[in-house]
Amino acid sequence: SPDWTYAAAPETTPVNIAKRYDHFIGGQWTAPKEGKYFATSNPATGKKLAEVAQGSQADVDAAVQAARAAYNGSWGKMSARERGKYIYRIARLIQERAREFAIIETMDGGKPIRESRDIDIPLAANHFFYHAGWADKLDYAFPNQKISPLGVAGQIIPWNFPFLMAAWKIAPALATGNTVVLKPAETTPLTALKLAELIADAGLPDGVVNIVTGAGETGAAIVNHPDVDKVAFTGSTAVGKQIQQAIANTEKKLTLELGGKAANIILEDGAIDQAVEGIVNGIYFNQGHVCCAGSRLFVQETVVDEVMWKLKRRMDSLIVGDPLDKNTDVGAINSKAQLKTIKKYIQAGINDGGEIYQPECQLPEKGNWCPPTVFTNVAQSSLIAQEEIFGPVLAVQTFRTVPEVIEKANNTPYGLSAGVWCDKGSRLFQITSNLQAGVVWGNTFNQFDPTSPFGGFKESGHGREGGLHGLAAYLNTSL
Ligand code: TXE
Repeated sequence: SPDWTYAAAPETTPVNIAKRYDHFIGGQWTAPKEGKYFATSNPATGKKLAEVAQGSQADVDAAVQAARAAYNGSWGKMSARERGKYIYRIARLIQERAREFAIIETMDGGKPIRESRDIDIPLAANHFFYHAGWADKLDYAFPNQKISPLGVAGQIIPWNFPFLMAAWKIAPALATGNTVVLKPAETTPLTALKLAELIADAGLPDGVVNIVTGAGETGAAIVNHPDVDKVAFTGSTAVGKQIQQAIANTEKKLTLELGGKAANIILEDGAIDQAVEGIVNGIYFNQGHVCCAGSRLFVQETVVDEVMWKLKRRMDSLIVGDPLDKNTDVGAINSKAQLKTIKKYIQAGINDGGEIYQPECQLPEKGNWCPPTVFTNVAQSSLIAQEEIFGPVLAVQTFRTVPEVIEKANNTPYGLSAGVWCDKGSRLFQITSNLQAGVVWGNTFNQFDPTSPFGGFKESGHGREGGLHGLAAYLNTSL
């Protein structure tokens, strides 16, 4: 829920986006050594927003060197209490500039302003507040452990929650005394670059946080850099596996937060109206560009007609369109490439015999759009029941018994999240404890909190972000 409210619609706030952004290295805006830039554009309009530096090996070298110098220098020598003060300062500055960040996040990524304003930016601020509090408590809380940081953390993040993922990566690294080289995704670099501005305003010593922009090659240069001690990656399972192989023969520590294909399970005694809200939030939040999206819906046979009727009526009421309009529920698809992927899956769903429903919506002419989509009659073997789509596409299956749904829900290589809707507590716990998923929500969905460790089983990755487990991922000890 939002931590504060706005007196006026945020879309009226003027924002400052420069025409061109360099890398942020050693506290300085640094032109790319090879002089190359690429464009980032607004997926709702196709309009170019800015040019951003394309990171080469030489740029990554400079960033890692700056991070190492800060680690060996003032940051490494600073007391944990001092460190905590800087992290608080970042959190406060995010709150002060929340509107601007929300608008830029929405313009660069396509998500509805309602979400970036009420969810992404406040959660990012909370993440810094939470970790600021830990900085000087770790030694006290774990007096018998040697609490020491890892060194330089290389962090690579995706485009679905650009600012929040930057916060998830940077805050625990700083709280534990590491320094950072972070690369945002190529379609959504702007809020990470604005965060660099804010970090400079917060007065952090030069080189503690370095932001290098670019695509996969820039990410690979960070992963392979010999002076990086830890790699933290959120993205596709395919790239996660490549990274795992790339560092297999090194001493680097690794956390991977990868894809998902979450089951959202509704039992006949579940509160159907609430569950329908949870289904909608589970799959249409952020256009379904969510690793923990509830993309597989399992409904007990006895209530499937009621659930589907209510779900379709609720889908009819969703407003798809201009992400900067504060009434919009479903915004733009992040990139042309992602839209193509989603369309490919929708076609596969039809080919596999699924029954498709899409409410009629007036989609804008320009930009990347996909209406909320649901498939019924989905076979377990269908691609749309098996693979992560990362779009607003829900695959519905039915079940009769609890053992059957547990078996079906677990029948996926992924294991990130799941949801269960059920009135009876004992049954709820019986099901949740049998689901192979790192996060399971009971009678709710897509709830996030910095105190809760988040991460997956199986091909959804390993390591946790948030809570104590998230801190341990940046320390030379397990807490
Ligand atoms: O991901 P990539 P893409 C899933 C989702 C989506 C699919 C493809 O299913 O449809 O992945 O998305 C950087 N070494 N998720 O292609 O390529 C890249 O620049 C190091 C789920 O955008 O994994 C970006 O910063 N880094 C996911 C980041 O990795 C590399 C979120 C993610 O991009 C690299 C995103 C390399 N070799 C996509 N190649 C989730 N778990 O939330 C790319 N990158």
